[in-house]
Amino acid sequence: MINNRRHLYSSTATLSILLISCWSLGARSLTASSIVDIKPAIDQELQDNHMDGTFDEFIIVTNSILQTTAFDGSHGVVPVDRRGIMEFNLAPTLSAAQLQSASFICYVEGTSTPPGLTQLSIDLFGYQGDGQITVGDAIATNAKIGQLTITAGFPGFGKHEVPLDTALVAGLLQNSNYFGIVTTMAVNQGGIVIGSRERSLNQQGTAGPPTLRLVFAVPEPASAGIVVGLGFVSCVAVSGRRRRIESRR
Ligand SMILES: [Ca+2]
Ligand SMILES: [Ca+2]
Repeated sequence: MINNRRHLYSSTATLSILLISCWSLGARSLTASSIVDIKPAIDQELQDNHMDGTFDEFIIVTNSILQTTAFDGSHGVVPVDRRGIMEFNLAPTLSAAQLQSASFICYVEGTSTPPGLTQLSIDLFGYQGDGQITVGDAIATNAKIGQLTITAGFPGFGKHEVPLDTALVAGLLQNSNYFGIVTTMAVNQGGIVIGSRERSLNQQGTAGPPTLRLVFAVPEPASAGIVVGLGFVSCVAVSGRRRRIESRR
């Protein structure tokens, strides 16, 4: 009888360790992430000639750049506001509620820098797209989701990843088939050129198409849940047997 109790106590200790181990496994599974990278389904530059608030020119659809700039004419150039527009096709299985973070990856391949500036920035605004680019997309600037800031000139060239506002992005993902981004430049603060969807990724990491990166929480794998459940049930069963043994002592 004593030998039996020793055996049962030993079993209980072993299973308790198993239980802790299994819960740890479960905790790791709950925090696992899945990265979804999406290239634009369509993109284009839109230009407001004379900067009168009306975007009246679609720049060539098939060019390989998106330029963002704005000059009011005070520097001896014709007033112009040019913006980059991108719409990313969202898979129907993406769950906005499980979005952990979002970022915008792009490749800077050109800048325009007014005298005295050492940094250049463009603002990124998000909107719910429709798979088509219209003039209304250029003024979809209610939700600022991020900002690309680079060193002016050649040192700022190459790959950049801009963190996006997760809550705003999650809200825009809901009930939408396309996620839109429009880039804007403050007036007389220079210009930034990034590669568009037609730009191929090069091996030097200095050129490529824009990418919307979405990171989602992955549901706990079914197998981990079963293991946790079995561990818990086993411990309860052994504890019950231990209580029955002790009551007969
Ligand atoms: Ca205009
Ligand atoms: Ca659109």
